[in-house]
Amino acid sequence: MTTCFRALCCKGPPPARPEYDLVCIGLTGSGKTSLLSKLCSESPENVVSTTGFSIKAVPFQNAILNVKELGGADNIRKYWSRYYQGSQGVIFVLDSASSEDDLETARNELHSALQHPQLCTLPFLILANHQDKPAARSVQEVKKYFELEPLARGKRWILQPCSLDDMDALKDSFSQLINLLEEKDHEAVRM
Ligand SMILES: Nc1nc2c(ncn2[C@@H]2O[C@H](COP(=O)(O)OP(=O)(O)O)[C@@H](O)[C@H]2O)c(=O)[nH]1
Ligand SMILES: [Mg+2]
Repeated sequence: MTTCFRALCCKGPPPARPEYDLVCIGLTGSGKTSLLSKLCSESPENVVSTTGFSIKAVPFQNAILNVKELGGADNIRKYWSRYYQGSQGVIFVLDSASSEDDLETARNELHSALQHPQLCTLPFLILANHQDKPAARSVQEVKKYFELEPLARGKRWILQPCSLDDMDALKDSFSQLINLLEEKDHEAVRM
């Protein structure tokens, strides 16, 4: 009886989940806010265009990700790097069905981010979004177009095709990202 009572009432709070600070970048319209809102179970109807930046605490079973989304408009992208400090990982969202011009801009932005001193050693999650559209490039096409193999060699990165209505793929890629973040944590403790 006492054991039962203890089990029910004296368990104490569940262990705290680790928190990680991430930066989320990508051109306007790539789907950053929509994807993050869905992960937070917020209604996608309330999504408005991000001017400046917004921060969301995205809960997962084994971690909480504090994601800072930076607005992706032409006149804002040049300030992205001012907001990189303190990031432990990067989420880059791209519209796989966008025009050639936008795809090239996205590629240049991804290359700059991957090479930036404050980001270049961090785990990257690249989301090839809008896969539900007929014009979407496949993940192989995105990998080739963005020259990911040579660019990201030696780095920790995940390339995930996804769309707003494929939350399983999205959640799976975030689990992989959390694994990479945890690995990095353990390395830091060992050093
Ligand atoms: N068809 C489709 N539309 C999407 C997808 N992701 C986002 N959108 C739409 O694209 C528009 C821009 O999304 P938003 O989240 O504001 O992009 P952000 O500027 O990167 O934050 C919205 O109308 C979304 O509903 C997707 O995977 N497929
Ligand atoms: Mg946004």
